[in-house]
Formats: sequence, C-alpha cells, structure tokens
Amino acid sequence: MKIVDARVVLTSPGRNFVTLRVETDEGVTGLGDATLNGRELAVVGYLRDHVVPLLLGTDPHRIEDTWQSLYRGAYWRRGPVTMAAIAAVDVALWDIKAKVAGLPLYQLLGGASRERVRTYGHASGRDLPELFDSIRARLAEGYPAIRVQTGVPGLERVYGVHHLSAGHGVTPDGARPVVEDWDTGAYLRSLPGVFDAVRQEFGPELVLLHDAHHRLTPIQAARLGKDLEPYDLFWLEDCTPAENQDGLRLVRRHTTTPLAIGEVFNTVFDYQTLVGEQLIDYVRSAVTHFGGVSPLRKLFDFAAQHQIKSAIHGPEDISPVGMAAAIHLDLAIHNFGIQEYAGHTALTHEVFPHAYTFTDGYLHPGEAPGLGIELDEELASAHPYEPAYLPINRLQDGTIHDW
Ligand code: CS2
Ligand code: MG
Repeated sequence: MKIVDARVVLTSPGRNFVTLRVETDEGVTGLGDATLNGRELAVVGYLRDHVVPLLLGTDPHRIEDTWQSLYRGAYWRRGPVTMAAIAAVDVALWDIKAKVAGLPLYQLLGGASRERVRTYGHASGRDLPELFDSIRARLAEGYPAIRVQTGVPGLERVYGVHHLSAGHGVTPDGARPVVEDWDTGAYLRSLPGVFDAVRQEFGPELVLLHDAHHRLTPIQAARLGKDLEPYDLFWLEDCTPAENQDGLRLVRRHTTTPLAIGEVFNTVFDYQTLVGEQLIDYVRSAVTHFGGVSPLRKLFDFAAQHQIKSAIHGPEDISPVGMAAAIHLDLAIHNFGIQEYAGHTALTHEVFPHAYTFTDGYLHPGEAPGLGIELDEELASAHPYEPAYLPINRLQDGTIHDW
C-alpha cells in the first residue's frame, strides 16, 4: 500500500479546524486533526509545504518509522506547530491501519479497558446565580464532573466565563486579539468563597474541577491549592506556567489539592520532572498537540509508572477528528483519568459525521473501523477560514500576563 495524495482541509463551521486527509493507492483514506487555535495557518503551511511532499509514495502502515522520520528528519524539534502537523499524519495513518484491519482503532491499542469514557463539562458564570444555572445545565446533560470558572470582582473580561471572555474571538475588525483583564489578588481572594458557595448549593459529592490557566506564581498556586482543600477538588489545572517544571515542587510541598498540567505541552520532555517526581496527578496533552496517538500512549505508559492518569484536553478547539482519536485511547489505556468534553456545534458535527457518542456524560468511540469519523469536504468548503486569535491578558497596570 502506498500514499498517493495528502490534502490539508481548512474549514470554519463556527470556529477554525485544520484537517489532514491521506489517500492510498488502495482507496483507503485516513484523517488527522492539526488544529492549533489562533495559529492554524502556520500548521497548514508546515503540512502542505514540508510534510505532504515527504509522505507521497511511502507505506502508510509504517506509522512509527514515519513519525520518527518527521520528528528527527526536520532537525528542528518539538514545538506546537511541528507536533500538531506530525500528529495529523500519525492519526491519519492509525485511521488507515485500523480501517484496513476492519477494526475500531481502540482494538489496535489493546482493546477496551472499560465500558465507557467518563467526561467533564464546563460551567461558568459572572456571578453565583449564573454559575449555579450553568452547573445545573451541565448536570441536566448528565456530566458526572464539572469544571467551574467564574468572574472576578472588578474585572470586565475573564477567561472561561462565557459572557465575559472573548472566548476564541477577535476584535470587531478581525485583526487583533481581544484584551482581557486580570488581577491575581482579587482572584485569590474570591475563588475559595465561590467553591464554598458551590459546595453549599450542590453538596460534597459533585466532582468539581478548576482551571487557573497558567496565571499564578508557584507560591500563589501553593496558596490557592491550600485554600481550596476544604472543597475537595478533583483537580486544580495549570496552576502555574509549567515550563518551569521545578516550580511545581514548591506547590506540591504546600497542598494536597490534585494538580493537572500539560495542555500546552507537546513532547514527553516537557513532563520529565513533573511525572518523574510525581509533581502532578493528571497529564493534559491532547492527541492533536502531542504529536499523535503514538507518542501520547507512550506518555501515558510513563505516567502510569508514577500513578499519574490521563486527562486528555477536549475543548471545542480540538476538532471531532482529534476528539475521536482521544476517545479510542481513553477506552484502551489502563491509567485513564477523565476526558474533557466541551462538545461542538451542530454544524461542526455535520461537517465531521462520526461514530462516537456522548450519552449521559460518557463517551464511546463506536465500533466503526478506524477512527469512525468522516469529513464532508463539500460542506467544509462552504465555511472558509476566518482569522481568529486567542485573547491576550493584561494586568490592571497594562502589563502583559499569561492568558
Ligand atoms: C482550556 C482551553 O479547556 C481547557 O482546559 O485551557 O479551553 C484553552 O483555553 C483553549 O483550548 C485554548 O485554545
Ligand atoms: Mg486548561
């Protein structure tokens, strides 16, 4: 079997997605997600100009050799653009291999280790009444776990709060990222009270998570983790920018609140200290941003040696193709933790018809051969790319901060 064509499809059914379609001389095709929110065109160029020409004529079954060739052959290694491009190829080749075998991908990854995949959803609110309504809405959808994000007193635009955040939008003229505002002191003073109110309203059993989104110093993260201990969180995510892996040693010394990190990481080297010293409890990388199924399953094996579990990143900017690959991995690995599932718009599901199902808060990849997903290129072409940046974050004095 040989690869005879590979095409990059850029579409925007409500938000931008980058998809690679690989075609073989036997008519079997594979899909891979290469969406990098806010930098989509960089991955499109990397794939079209530097990867696709190298794929033509190669054997799609040689997944590991192709992965290693793309990783080592570029000389310049790692990074979100490179690893998203390599991920798309890796996933497309796994899709092809599983289709040729006539099996759903999870069967090639060791078969099912569980009956279904537990998820968590997003709840947010500018204030407690709005937050409580949002939590009730997720509970009504069956989510067994809920991420809680709220406004911060005195701030106008805050990450993760639907009415306050620009989400993934741009300024009206489409040219520049929206500027959101931040005040760490106000955030640290108000958040414990929010979780106290949530526990009062919804009780001690509800599984709650929170995303600090890289905004704290290690000592501030240590304080927040400690202040949240009475509210028994499933995890505190991205408590501090983790390029400085050593910083998590300080956090870990001060709090027993479980920690989740890694959605912006793209190789195992980003995790070496964090996993090796068990400084975190969940690894967050997505198939799309970590180079594909092949390296992510290796990361999960490394994590398993340190009682660390998976928590694959699953916001709306992971396409249904990336989500399908995640669910196959989630079903197969032993040290599964939880799967983030923000869901997609109805139009996105139409562009990407898929076998995976979301029922009462749990996902299943389905039994279709391969990933179990297709791309309606005609419908995709009706929704062309729209320039969109992630917001940026500034402190009250105008200093740029982590978003
Ligand atoms: C967030 C993401 O879901 C999460 O944990 O950190 O929504 C993140 O903000 C986006 O994926 C950025 O594109
Ligand atoms: Mg996050």
